Amino acid sequence: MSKKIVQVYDRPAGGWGALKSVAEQIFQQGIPGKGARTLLSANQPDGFDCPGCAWPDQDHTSTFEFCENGAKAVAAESTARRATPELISKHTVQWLSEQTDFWLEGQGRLTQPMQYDRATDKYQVIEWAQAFDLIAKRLNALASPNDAIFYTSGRTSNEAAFLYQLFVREFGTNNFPDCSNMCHEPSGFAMKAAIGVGKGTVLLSDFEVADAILIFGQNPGTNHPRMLGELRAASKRGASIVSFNPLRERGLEKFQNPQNMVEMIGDQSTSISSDYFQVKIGGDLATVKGMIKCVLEADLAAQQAGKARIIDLDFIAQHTANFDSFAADVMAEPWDVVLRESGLERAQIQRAADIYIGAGKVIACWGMGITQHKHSVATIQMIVNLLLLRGNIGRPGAGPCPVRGHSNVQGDRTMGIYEKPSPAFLDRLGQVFDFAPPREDGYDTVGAIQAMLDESNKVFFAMGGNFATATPDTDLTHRALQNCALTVHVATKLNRSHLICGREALILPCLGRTEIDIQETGPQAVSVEDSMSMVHLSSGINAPASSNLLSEPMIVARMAAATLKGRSKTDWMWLAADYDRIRDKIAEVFDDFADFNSKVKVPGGFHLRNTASERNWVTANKKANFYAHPVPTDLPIHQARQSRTSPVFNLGTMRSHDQYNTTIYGMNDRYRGVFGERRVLFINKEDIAELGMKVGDWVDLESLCDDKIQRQAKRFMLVEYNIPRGCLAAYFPETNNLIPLSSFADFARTPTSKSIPVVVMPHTASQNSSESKAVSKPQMASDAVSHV
Ligand SMILES: Nc1nc2c(c(=O)[nH]1)N[C@H]1C(S)=C(S)[C@@H](COP(=O)(O)OP(=O)(O)OC[C@H]3O[C@@H](n4cnc5c(=O)[nH]c(N)nc54)[C@H](O)[C@@H]3O)O[C@H]1N2
Ligand SMILES: Nc1nc2c(c(=O)[nH]1)N[C@H]1C(S)=C(S)[C@@H](COP(=O)(O)OP(=O)(O)OC[C@H]3O[C@@H](n4cnc5c(=O)[nH]c(N)nc54)[C@H](O)[C@@H]3O)O[C@H]1N2
Ligand SMILES: [Mo]
Repeated sequence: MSKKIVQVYDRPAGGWGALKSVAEQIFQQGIPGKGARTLLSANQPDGFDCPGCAWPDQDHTSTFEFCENGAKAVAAESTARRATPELISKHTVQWLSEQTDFWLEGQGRLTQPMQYDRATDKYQVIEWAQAFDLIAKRLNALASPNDAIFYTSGRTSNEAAFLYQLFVREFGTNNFPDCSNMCHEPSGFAMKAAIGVGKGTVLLSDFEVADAILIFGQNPGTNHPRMLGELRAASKRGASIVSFNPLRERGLEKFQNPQNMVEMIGDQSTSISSDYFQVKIGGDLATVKGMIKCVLEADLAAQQAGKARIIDLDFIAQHTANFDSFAADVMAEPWDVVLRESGLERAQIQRAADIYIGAGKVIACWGMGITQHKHSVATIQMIVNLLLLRGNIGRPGAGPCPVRGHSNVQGDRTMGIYEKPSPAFLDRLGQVFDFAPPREDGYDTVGAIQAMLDESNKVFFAMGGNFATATPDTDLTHRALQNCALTVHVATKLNRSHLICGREALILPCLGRTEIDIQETGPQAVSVEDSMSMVHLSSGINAPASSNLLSEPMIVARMAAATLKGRSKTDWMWLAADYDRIRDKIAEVFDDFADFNSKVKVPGGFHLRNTASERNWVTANKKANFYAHPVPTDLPIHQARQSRTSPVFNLGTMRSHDQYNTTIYGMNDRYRGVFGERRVLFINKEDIAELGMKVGDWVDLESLCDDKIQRQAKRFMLVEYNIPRGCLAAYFPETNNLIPLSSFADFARTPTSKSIPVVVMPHTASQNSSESKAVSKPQMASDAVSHV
């Protein structure tokens, strides 16, 4: 091997490395020339919305904002490569499923609808009309509409999502598992109860005036690179940026802005975090509760000294409920519990609290490091408590900012992709379309997998995404999908979900966001909502990858027309012929979308009303609520440690720099100094010694859960990393088989992908199911070096 797998990366995030990486990606996708033009049209007022992440754009009108990972996402969609029917039908599904996810993705764009033939174990071409007839037939043969399950991934546009939820509800079910269930579900749940809205309250302009920005459990250098632009500007004007993360993440430390010629040519960079606290995995609730203890102590001292109060008494009195009982609970929480569970020193928590107290306006951001735990809802409510103490919600420069993942995951929820719809929404939908919507709650992601396991012969339909790979308990989930009568995937690229077939299976190829979408009335635009509730249009500029692709709205319309023939009063084909008509219907159903068509055509789009940002609390008691939560000391990790004498680790699964969720663009994780290998395990130096192992050793992981099912993931290379003792990190989805289906967040049911109790064992070769479905094939590293 010529290149070392583990190398020290001491450069800032961004910089020339980012430009080089994009150039490589454009080359790999075979699109020089055309690639550049496509990239320049991302996030422009008359271009398409970047399918990368949900971070907003400056006005959606500013000059091109360079983003390495956005560029990779665009390049992946506009690839010159094609997964042709010849290629797919040449191989058995068995053979295809032995290839890595990287290989599957690398075959390029899907071009034709394909149907699985069980007799030959091969996919073969099917005409669109026949595909819709088959779906209609199988759906209508079900004993109950609730035997059908409709998954959504977060790239689906508002127009497609709206039609999709309408079709599914006219068909008769609320079975809408979606990627949100695995992502920011706890944010929505926690904030709805606390402040009456499940979305963030801040805008980009708030980042320009905040005095302090707290970042919990997020890796923006990789997952929201454009956020580094806001953080860089905030850092330059002297705002405090405080990161809470078990791992030292380069993007949270230093950034070289590829758009800034002075920084690039002079090889300068900007420091991002002013303070960096390496909490233990799952230690954020304890940390924030400790900070609140410090704030309350400082407030008491100020009161006794006759000085100005630290907490905002007026705000608390006028706008909130439960403060007294909450404060009493905080003061009763012992410091030793706070320190043990956070993994921080008392002085560090005091320092974080002092920054909070010293800042007039504070924004708190968070990502998957907060949401994917058993106690995620409680942690988020603790962050909201911290903000409420000093009135840091509903004024400029302050507020909660859950940073969403998929580019339209927030919009899909707004459009009604939700398994627990409100009665008011269903009433209105029923009135506008003249039908009786189903009232029973549907399945979320975990519930859907369980239901498919419990009962065979269901129909599973996926609007995008990669359900088989993104979900927990891989072996079990695969069995669940194989237990179905029919599995259908609307997709742009081949992925593993297409190879985990029900008795019958279909792949339906669709247009991507970068492509021109022409319907009967001419070219169409779709709309999306970003993480800060800005809604704007997106129109593709590339010729479609194949002339036989349908748009997602058209796929829904044709499926609905076929399935609901003679039953539906909705004119599906008329709606899909002109997306303005869909938008008019959206405006009829949602008050916030009044005049949708005219508002969305203004460059930059419009902002959806957020009641909490107006200090209008749409909660049961019309107040913002403080919630008391104990620092948890009886989580699965605590239980697992009690039952064992040998070391039990808490494993967090995360993204590398070269992946988009289950899509693997490349094998490097540049900022963490890992090259050419994904089967790595980040671990503290002292833990390696305690295990009696050394850097570069290959190990197997087994997760601990009291359900007696053995869950393993095999062959990971030990990489020494700056991470607290007892904590491990590895990439998703190689580790998904370790997450028990029964392990999810309280209330929100989000799989606990960031806290899995595991034991580490020397690697032994054996034919393990999750290894044989290798996402990335293992290789031996004889020349690994340590890396901190
Ligand atoms: N390029 C690219 N962009 C993406 C994606 C992608 O895969 N690739 N995915 C998109 C999606 S859907 C999402 S949801 C977002 C995800 O974006 P992020 O939220 O950044 O996701 P992760 O990489 O899973 O993990 C985030 C961080 O959590 C830290 N962490 C782990 N456990 C803990 C903990 O207990 N406490 C704290 N404080 N930190 C912890 C990890 O060290 C890591 O730095 O990005 C979106 N954007
Ligand atoms: N262990 C672990 N598991 C996790 C996570 C974790 O941190 N750790 N994160 C979770 C999170 S936050 C999320 S959001 C989920 C993601 O779960 P999903 O959203 O289901 O997965 P993706 O990998 O984003 O989906 C990729 C596929 O989408 C298809 N696709 C791409 N663009 C389009 C399009 O425009 N239209 C259609 N129809 N299809 C398209 C392509 O075929 C591609 O293969 O994974 C979750 N799983
Ligand atoms: Mo996500």
